[in-house]
Amino acid sequence: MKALLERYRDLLARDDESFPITLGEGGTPLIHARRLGAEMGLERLHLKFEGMNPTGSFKDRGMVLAVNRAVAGGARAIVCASTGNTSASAAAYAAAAGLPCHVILPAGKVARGKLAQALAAGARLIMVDGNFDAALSAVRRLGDEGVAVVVNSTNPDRLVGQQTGAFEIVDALGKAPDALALPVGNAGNITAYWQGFGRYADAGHTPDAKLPRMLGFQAEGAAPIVRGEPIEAPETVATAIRIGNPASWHGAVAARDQSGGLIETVTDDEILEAQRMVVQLEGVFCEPASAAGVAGVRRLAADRRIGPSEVVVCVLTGHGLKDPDVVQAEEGSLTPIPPGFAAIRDAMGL
Ligand code: AN7
Repeated sequence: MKALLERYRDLLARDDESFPITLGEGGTPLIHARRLGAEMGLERLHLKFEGMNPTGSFKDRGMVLAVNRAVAGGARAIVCASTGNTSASAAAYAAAAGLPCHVILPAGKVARGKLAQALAAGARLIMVDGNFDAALSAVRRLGDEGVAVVVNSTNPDRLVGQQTGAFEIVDALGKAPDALALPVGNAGNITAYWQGFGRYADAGHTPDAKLPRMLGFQAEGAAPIVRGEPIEAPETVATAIRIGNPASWHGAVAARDQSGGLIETVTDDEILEAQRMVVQLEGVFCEPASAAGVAGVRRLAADRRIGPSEVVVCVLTGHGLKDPDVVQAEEGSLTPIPPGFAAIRDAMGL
């Protein structure tokens, strides 16, 4: 398959711009969730599994464009603040580009797999005793002072690249879904998807030019947009979206209001239950933050705020392998037994 940026070049590229750096991002599966849908009373529920990207999250769609342009512009280094996935993606694309990469992370709040990815790819890690919002504000200043190119979603190339998620969904369904659900952290993705659906329709690529309702979900302890004010000390098990003052706040509100959608909260328990349901009913292992959108759709379907035959897509933003620590073993299931046939046969309980 053609590389993502080449595939949608007419909507993304400037003139004869070339994109030498690619890791095979995009082209992720749109999975018809039959069993999960049946459980929720939705016949046409789909999962866009962004965990299948090269570094295991949707961030690669925008990072590939941001890093290609950073290289073309003569950058000497890139930098980002991150709850984990942006840093994993930046580290990988910087490695492929031969650029130094600095990542500023909230100490103790980044999932183990993500930290390993950034370390393995040779990024310089700077751990701060503070949250993502503090790290991002320092990073913005580093960008303003020309120290390094910022590859957070404050970089417009990131959001342009992320629009490709919307393009692929329309291509796969032959139209836009009735509703698109996703987690909201720094609010770049909901902004990019909404812009992407709009641009694809404007360009004549969406047969009936219909646009979806945008359904965003924040974790209850990190829900600045829902509360209408920044949260000083955001907390949630879904560390990816542990963000109190989103950079794309206005974009998210515009997506919500222009689409006739909503942004609501889900609890940590609802998030973890949705994560379990997705993997145990569909075999798709996403990280906790990704399940926030599913948890939200589950509630809306139960409340009949989504109809049973509506086409609904939940964007599963990141892979479950990034955050293995949230998966709890059942009592006793990891306790060894003798290796003989009889004991094993007995333990199966069949
Ligand atoms: C799995 O990596 O902000 O609302 O620094 O990793 O576009 O921020 C990650 C965010 C959802 C929220 N799901 O998306 C970072 C970072 C996953 C994520 C979000 C993130 P935005």
